Amino acid sequence: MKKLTPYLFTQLKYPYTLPPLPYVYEALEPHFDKATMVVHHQKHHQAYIDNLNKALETNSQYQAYTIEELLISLSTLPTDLKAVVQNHGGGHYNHSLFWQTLTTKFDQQPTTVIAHKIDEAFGSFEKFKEAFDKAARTVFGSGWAWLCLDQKDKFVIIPTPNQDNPLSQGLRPLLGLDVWEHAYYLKFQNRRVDYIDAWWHLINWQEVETVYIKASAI
Ligand code: MN3
Repeated sequence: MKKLTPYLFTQLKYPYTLPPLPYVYEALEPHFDKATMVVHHQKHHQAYIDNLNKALETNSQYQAYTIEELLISLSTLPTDLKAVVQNHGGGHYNHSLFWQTLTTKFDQQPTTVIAHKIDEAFGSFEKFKEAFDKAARTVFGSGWAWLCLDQKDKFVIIPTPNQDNPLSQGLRPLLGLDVWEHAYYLKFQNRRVDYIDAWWHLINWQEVETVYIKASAI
């Protein structure tokens, strides 16, 4: 397996801080509600950051690693730190990418570059959407659905449990959907499918292309 090198959050290092959202909390209404956005960003995301920082306080030799380096090297970390990086380091990275790939300009279409890669891998946008929806719907309990770049630079869809990040399995995440109940319960209660439908209106395909260009350059 090709060892990945950092390409995205190269500026994120200990001590980690909560990145501000690129829009106001109510900007994604009516698809994502303000109350969920506030608690999701200020409480959930912040908690992952706090727990990651706490573990790195006592593992100072890893403080110089970026969040990507920690996740890429997950299997080589000391056991106690490994569990924290997997859950809370993953939580920090995953949410950072999640916020960044949402837009207040609703109902964007994939850019030409991304549409081409989607067609190459899945046949059509409709088939891609169907496969992604299925991955997101069928995560059991808490987790994520991802569009990633695989080792052969092809697009793939994978689910991950909890806050596991695709970097730790040699895949480069381009777009992720948080399907933890904390992401949707206030507005949608148990209706994960309705939340997934809402998310499709919010995807920032221009940003996905930016991430893809960085990911494909390593
Ligand atoms: Mn979340």
